[in-house]
Amino acid sequence: MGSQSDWATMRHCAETLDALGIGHQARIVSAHRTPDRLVAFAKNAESEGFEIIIAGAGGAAHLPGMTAAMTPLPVLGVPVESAALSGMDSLLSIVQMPGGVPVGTLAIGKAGAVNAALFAAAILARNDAGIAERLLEYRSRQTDNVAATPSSDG
Ligand code: RP5
Repeated sequence: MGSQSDWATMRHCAETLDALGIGHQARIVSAHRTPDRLVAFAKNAESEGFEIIIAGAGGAAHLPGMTAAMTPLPVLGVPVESAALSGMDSLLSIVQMPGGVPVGTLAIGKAGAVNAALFAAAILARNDAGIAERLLEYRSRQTDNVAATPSSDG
């Protein structure tokens, strides 16, 4: 993520990965404030054993796109909700990549953070039976938790 302030959103991604038993690291890498850290991370991520990068950032959110420019790994982008423009700036910054350098862009905020983890799990599940099973269980629990009728408790 681009800043400590993104953690309130991105922790939902980390928690979902934890729930699925998927190993991960959370790092702060700012495209603007720590550009050298970004280059070092993105260029070495594959050789360090990372398989997928989930990049959450807000505002002029260059982190996912710049990361994708420097690694062959799949990069998923989470637009963090910004104070000024409610995350529309983040979304458009991340989703409008030029042809040739893709970033798989999720929804703004918590939903995007959770879905980035689930999307990564779905990719990894193709070659990992344990993750595939846990992802199916997650989806099954989610289905079971939807009541057939509304409760007056809200
Ligand atoms: C972006 O700027 C970060 O991803 C964050 O969403 C936003 C604001 O950062 P802070 O000023 O809160 O550190 O680079």
